[in-house]
Amino acid sequence: MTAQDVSATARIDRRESGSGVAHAKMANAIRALAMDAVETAKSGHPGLPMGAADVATVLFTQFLRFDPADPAWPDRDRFVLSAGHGSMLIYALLYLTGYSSVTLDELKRFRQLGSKTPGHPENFITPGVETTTGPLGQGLATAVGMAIAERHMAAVFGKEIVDHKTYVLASDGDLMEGISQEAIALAGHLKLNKLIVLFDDNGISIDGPLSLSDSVDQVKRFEAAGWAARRVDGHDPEEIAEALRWAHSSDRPVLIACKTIIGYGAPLKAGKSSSHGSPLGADEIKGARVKLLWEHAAFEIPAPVLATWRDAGARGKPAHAAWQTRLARIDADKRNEFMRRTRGEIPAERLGAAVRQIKQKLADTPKDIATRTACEFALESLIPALPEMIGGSADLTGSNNTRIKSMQAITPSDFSGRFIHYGIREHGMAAAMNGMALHGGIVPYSGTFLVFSDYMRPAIRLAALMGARVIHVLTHDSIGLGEDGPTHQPVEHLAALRAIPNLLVFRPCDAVETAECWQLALQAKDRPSAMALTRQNLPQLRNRLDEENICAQGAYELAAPEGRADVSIFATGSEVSIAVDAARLLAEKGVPARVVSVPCFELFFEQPEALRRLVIGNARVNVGVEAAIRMGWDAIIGSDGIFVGMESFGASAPYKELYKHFGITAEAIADAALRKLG
Ligand SMILES: Cc1ncc(C[n+]2csc(CCOP(=O)(O)OP(=O)(O)O)c2C)c(N)n1
Repeated sequence: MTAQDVSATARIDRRESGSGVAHAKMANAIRALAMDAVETAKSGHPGLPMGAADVATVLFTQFLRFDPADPAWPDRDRFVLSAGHGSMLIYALLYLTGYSSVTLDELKRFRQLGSKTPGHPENFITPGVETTTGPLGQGLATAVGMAIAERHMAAVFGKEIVDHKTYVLASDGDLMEGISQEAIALAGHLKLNKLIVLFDDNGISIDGPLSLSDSVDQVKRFEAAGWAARRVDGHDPEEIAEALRWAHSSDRPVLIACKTIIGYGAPLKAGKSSSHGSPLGADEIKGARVKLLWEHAAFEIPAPVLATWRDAGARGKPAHAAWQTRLARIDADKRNEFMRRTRGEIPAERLGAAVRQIKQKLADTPKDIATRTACEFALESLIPALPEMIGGSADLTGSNNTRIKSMQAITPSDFSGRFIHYGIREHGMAAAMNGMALHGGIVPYSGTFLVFSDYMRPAIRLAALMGARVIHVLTHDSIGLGEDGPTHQPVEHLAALRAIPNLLVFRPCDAVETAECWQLALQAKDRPSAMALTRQNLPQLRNRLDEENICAQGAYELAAPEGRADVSIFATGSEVSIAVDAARLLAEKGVPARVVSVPCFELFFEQPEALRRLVIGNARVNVGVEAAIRMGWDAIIGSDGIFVGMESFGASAPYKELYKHFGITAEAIADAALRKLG
């Protein structure tokens, strides 16, 4: 520590909290727990928790409104540790403030299998953790969605029951990631003034000082995006508190750049990247204990310090109780609706009735339309039935068909709308949607082209990991988009999305399947969905009203010959009607063929084996048809099955020519099957 740091320590030491424990002791409790847990685990990141301990102490003891007894209290302030590698910061805070999920034993089991203290914070493991973080930038962008959700829910249900803030602790890495630009631009545009980002401005990353790779003035950058921003000494509790008070009166989102020293207190490693991501070592920890005037054994928090922390944890109780009283006083229907939405419960009857209405209309008047248009048709019934659905598009609204006429847009001055113009920010959109879903009360759905799912992939992956119900409407789903050419034609994207565990990938073949897939996506409370939809028109293949949701089994026989089939043709989306034509051609040549539509691989693979066997059947030849790569298809057609699809990038031309050019035609399917039959 420099002389300056020592004097800072002395300065902090003098400040006493209400219970008589100096701020420095409170912050040092975090530092000590972080050092000790990382040392015990023999891995982890002590630098950030030690550097940001003062900022976190001020926030958690004076500002953050929370109740450890009810981590799911809907009107709690949200705290997102965007720099997830500093997980010991949040685990120490959860323990110190009295969350039952994180005990001292759990801190001793940091990073061990089955502990509540995994390497990076996981919202599905540790109550009190709002979102999984680790991939830098995601937490910040997710928090933007939480802040949008707060404003929307407040606009719908009133400030008396929805009125909280969203705080983020972000590191240099968070702010260097590209997604942060999308996130801060969106937040600045929407004037999300209850979003407060505390930037751990320590100037250090893994490779060394930030000067190796970055020279952005973050305060100016945030200001340019419409934020209020200022710098503080991140080790001065009064400056931090003063900045937070200032933030509370802002009409714009707020950045507080807190100048900190990474690994604060470590005698040799403070201020250096060597404290970032590995145990400090016994000698360094010993030295830090001396420097920090913290002469307690490992994991030992002196009773007065712990008691003061627990008091800080209890601060929110009266606010929580007052909120409950206010909730009890509002109109019963409004309260029930608020609680229903907060629990994420979509009434099966309401959803079922809306989907039935769509299917009835389609049975009465079949529609040969693109599945993107069918999506809009479905939304016409779903949007009025389910007020929790909030749509959006990354500047492709007219192409994605995600906005029905009655939907108002969310604007900086009116958050009651149900459509978000995300701008050309696919990654920020997907992360914000995760935040809205995690916040509760909202089921967000997006719109962009399937090919740009690559731009959203890290956030989609996190949604799947966290089990967040977000629905991505991904149109222009193959070479069928035509003239825009190979940059816009997805080829590997279906396979790439299907590779993500816990993600449902739907590719409906007509308007009826589109409605059924929407129902399944909305019912999937604990997983995200991707819906691949066409630009081009498709014939409606199911013209009779099925009461049941046939797509629920993932794959089903759509057309069958009388008696045994020699050929089974499996297809998805726009290729199902081509498969039906191929079966007809085969029939004309005396070869009985059946067609199986496969709107969702994942749901099909979850079916009981007997059903899967029945659907796959035992024809002599299996053919898979999808205007995409073969990867993943062998699980359905077998490694000896024929696959008709894409083996290269697409090309620019009218789509019918492209299907011929790439050999995805009824004739090609029939010929291939006949050749194989011999
Ligand atoms: C998207 C992404 N890329 C890379 C990493 C690996 N990583 C973890 S922390 C870090 C940078 C550390 O610098 P900073 O964000 O300033 O954190 P500090 O050193 O202050 O703890 C990197 C590159 C990551 N977690 N996420």
